[in-house]
Amino acid sequence: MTLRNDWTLVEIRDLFSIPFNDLLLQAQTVHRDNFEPNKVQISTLLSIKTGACPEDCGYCSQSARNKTELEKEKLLPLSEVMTNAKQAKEAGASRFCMGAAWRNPTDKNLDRVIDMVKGVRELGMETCLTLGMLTDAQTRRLKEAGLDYYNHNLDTSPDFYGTVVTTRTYQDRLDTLKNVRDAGINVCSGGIVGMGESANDRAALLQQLANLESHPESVPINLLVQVKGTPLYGADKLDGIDFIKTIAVARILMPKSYVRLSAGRTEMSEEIQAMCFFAGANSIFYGDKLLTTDNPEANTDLALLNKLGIEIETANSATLSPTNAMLQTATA
Ligand code: SAM
Ligand code: DTB
Ligand code: SF4
Repeated sequence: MTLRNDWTLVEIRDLFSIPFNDLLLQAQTVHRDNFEPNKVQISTLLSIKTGACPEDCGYCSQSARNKTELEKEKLLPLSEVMTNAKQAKEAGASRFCMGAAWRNPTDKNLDRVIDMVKGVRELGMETCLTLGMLTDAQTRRLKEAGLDYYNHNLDTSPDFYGTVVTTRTYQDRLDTLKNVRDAGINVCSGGIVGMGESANDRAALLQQLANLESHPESVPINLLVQVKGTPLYGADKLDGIDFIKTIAVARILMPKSYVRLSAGRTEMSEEIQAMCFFAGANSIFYGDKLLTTDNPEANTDLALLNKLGIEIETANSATLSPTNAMLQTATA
């Protein structure tokens, strides 16, 4: 299968328009051609620096401009990060993602984060960071430290972007992604749907991701978690079928990427999540918290994966059955 990065918006809109059953069959076929169909990768998130962010992202609980009920926290000490990473490993997560509410890290803060990356790697887990914008020199330092993935989302379409964020440009985001890619770090990049964007905007976001020089290794599709006090609180909810279709189209456009069913799962029924897995999602965030908002309880997720006969992919590409993961969590 050849990977394309020349998708036109019309082609992508056409995929969204085909009958649902045909779209899902196509997505599931692409999925089976490239991945084991009954396996998901799981990552656990930790907010290592919380709130007081200078950026004005309209969806975010952590922007200093949004009046949310959030407890701010300075950069966590290494010991606290390690305690959390060990717990995540015992619960069955193969990747540990650390997020900071920064526009960009200072070099001094990066020194401390690098110690965290090294510590988590020593546990045998994959590492992922999301710290905001990065310079070329910073990505090279992170690569040397052994960082596996960097998450930086495009968030939405270029047209809709300016109504959600004004303090950094779409080009700033593309520049950071290029620095991450050039340093040889795996790219994790996706977006948020359910922010009041149009169907055209969802197609245009996927077009941007699919037409990057190389597809991101991981593509998180977040459903907006509506946080009280943010400008996007009260936005029109996205129809569940449109959400599933977004996952299916992402799978078709980026056949070899992990498509992550990301934020917003607490609002989704088991049936919608099951349809997302059928549409080609093969990764989730695992553990009862995302960065600052709720995620389903680990045991609720394990029970769902068990019902669906889906196994968990571990760091060395072995598998863990949800029942064994449940036993591990119970004894941890
Ligand atoms: N400050 C860094 C940045 O923005 O690049 C890293 C952390 S930021 C919280 C990571 C990503 O989480 C954002 O780019 C956004 O796509 C997603 N996100 C934040 N708040 C969200 C929400 N309420 N619902 C869904 N996704 C959200
Ligand atoms: C991503 O695309 N989703 C995650 C991760 N990358 C860092 C973050 C979701 C954040 C949801 C809102 C919160 O918990 O603050
Ligand atoms: Fe800051 Fe990231 Fe939230 Fe934007 S998404 S306000 S940059 S923490």
